[in-house]
Amino acid sequence: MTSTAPQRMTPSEALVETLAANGVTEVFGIVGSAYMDALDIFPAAGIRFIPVAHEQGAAHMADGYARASGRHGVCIAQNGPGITNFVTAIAAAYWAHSPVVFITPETGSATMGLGGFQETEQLPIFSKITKYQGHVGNPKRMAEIAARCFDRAMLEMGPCQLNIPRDYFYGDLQATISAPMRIGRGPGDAAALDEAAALIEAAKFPVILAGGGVITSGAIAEVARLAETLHAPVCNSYLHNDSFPASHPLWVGPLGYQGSKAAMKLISQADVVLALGTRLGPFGTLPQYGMEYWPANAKIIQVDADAKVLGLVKPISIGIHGDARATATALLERLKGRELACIANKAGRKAKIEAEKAAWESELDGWTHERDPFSLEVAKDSKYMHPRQMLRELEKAMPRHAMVSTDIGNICSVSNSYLRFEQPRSMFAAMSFGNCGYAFPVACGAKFAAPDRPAIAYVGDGAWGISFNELLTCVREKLGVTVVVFNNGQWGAEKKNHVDFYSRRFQAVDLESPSWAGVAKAFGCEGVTVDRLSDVGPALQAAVKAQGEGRTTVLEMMVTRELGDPFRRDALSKPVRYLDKYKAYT
Ligand SMILES: Cc1ncc(C[n+]2csc(CCOP(=O)(O)OP(=O)(O)O)c2C)c(N)n1
Ligand SMILES: [Mg+2]
Repeated sequence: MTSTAPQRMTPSEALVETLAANGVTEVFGIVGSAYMDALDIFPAAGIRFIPVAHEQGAAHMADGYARASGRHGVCIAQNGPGITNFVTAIAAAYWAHSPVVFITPETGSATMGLGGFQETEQLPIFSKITKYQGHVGNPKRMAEIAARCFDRAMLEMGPCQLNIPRDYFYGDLQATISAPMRIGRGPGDAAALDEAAALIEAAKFPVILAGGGVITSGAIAEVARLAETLHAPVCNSYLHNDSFPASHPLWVGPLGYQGSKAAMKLISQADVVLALGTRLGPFGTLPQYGMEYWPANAKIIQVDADAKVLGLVKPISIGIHGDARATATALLERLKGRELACIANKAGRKAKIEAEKAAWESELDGWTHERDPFSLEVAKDSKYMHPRQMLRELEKAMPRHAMVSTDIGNICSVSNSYLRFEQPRSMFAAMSFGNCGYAFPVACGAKFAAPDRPAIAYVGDGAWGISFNELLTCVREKLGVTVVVFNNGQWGAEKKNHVDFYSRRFQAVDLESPSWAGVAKAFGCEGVTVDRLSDVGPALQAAVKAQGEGRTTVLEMMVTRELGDPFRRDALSKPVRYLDKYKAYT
């Protein structure tokens, strides 16, 4: 597409034409007077407005849509409260590196500052959770600033805000609609690539760490070729289990919380790590299972499209500012024909990889329940399923091309060991922002983007209370997704801290809920209570089938109250009390 010649139009027309020029076909939101003049012409531009139950849901859906499709996710809302409802979801999209454009009509320019209706300054609120904030300070600049938001969202992979005083939708202007600008990043500095190739050439135990950048740059085939050239194991970075196909013999699983012990044991032996498209975030490399696995003495080659994250969290030997795919290709070129040190011990490493993978699988098979005293106690007389066994059954029944979103909670975290994928854009975890209530609306957005793929959300019963309102959207839009609600009757992840640090002084962690299957039915969805392991797989398969008929199912998994390892052991310490009245609280 080329930019258009200047034409007479209104700012609303300039905005909608810019959306269309960027290939936008869906916009999520709740209707509002502030932007009705633009909304009115959405249908004529081929844009479907998808009404949701809560603006947080709209922004999460835009995030899920973007993560599933690789295109922009777009949302819009009423000035003031509609916009502040976006905040949590935009923060989550920021840490998920999701190219979301959120359009924020603001109170009218003629009255701003007078304390009128639905007035708040909308730029400061989002200043730390956006890659770019475009403010239309003059209606004649609508097309220019809207286009910049779309360009920057892709350039910097993150949310961009388009803030528009509501009176600036009206007017008369000459506008050019710009062609989308997509800037290639290339493989990075040639000297750095030379150095990296030399390190890899001499490596005896190279390990590849595939991050989110491998997914967004479409680099899986190149990573596979690199891995095969080196016979190197490939770890997924934390919560990016879809960055390398699980069926590949060199796949060893995810690092990080509740990740794969095989991955951790193998990377701990590395002398060179090629970290592709990952910021090496602080939570992705924390010790797990009592194991300090990050190879402190290895040479780390870190490749990322964002130069600012190179060497930020972990010391590195070489930083390459590049696109994961282009860099992988450039490294393959450089390694061609070289005598690689790691070929000499290829057979030994292959055997190690196979042994570690087999050991981890058999450990998982035998790890039917948690074995700490609290878990043993609460599970003893329970007639419900052990979470780990239930997760293993879900894994076995999971359709091959499924997209799975995961929430924040103890069981969702444990699920990390049981989520394996064959293709990218399949796993949408609540990333570093870690908000409960993420998974379900994100799965809805992913399903809107990829209607032919099964969309499944894993959600704890506490987090479900935050997010189930979007069942309304599923019914109204005939959207078929599957929600797996883990009903353990508690805010489990936080209760675990009471167990480990607060002598079981439980407070506000036990949940009383209605039948979530019953609630689903009241919404007009399918609702199924599952309390037997043998029913888990068939229930999932039936729910996935119902997706094809536009029906959403809530599978309420009745599980024991046992709890897996905590997330933040690093961030808590035993209570200290000096005042007499609190002395008992230690
Ligand atoms: C919006 C938000 N509120 C609170 C928290 C703190 N928090 C983290 S995990 C958790 C418990 C989750 O409980 P549930 O969804 O039932 O899952 P479970 O841990 O029981 O598996 C809470 C409250 C959070 N991460 N996000
Ligand atoms: Mg729970």
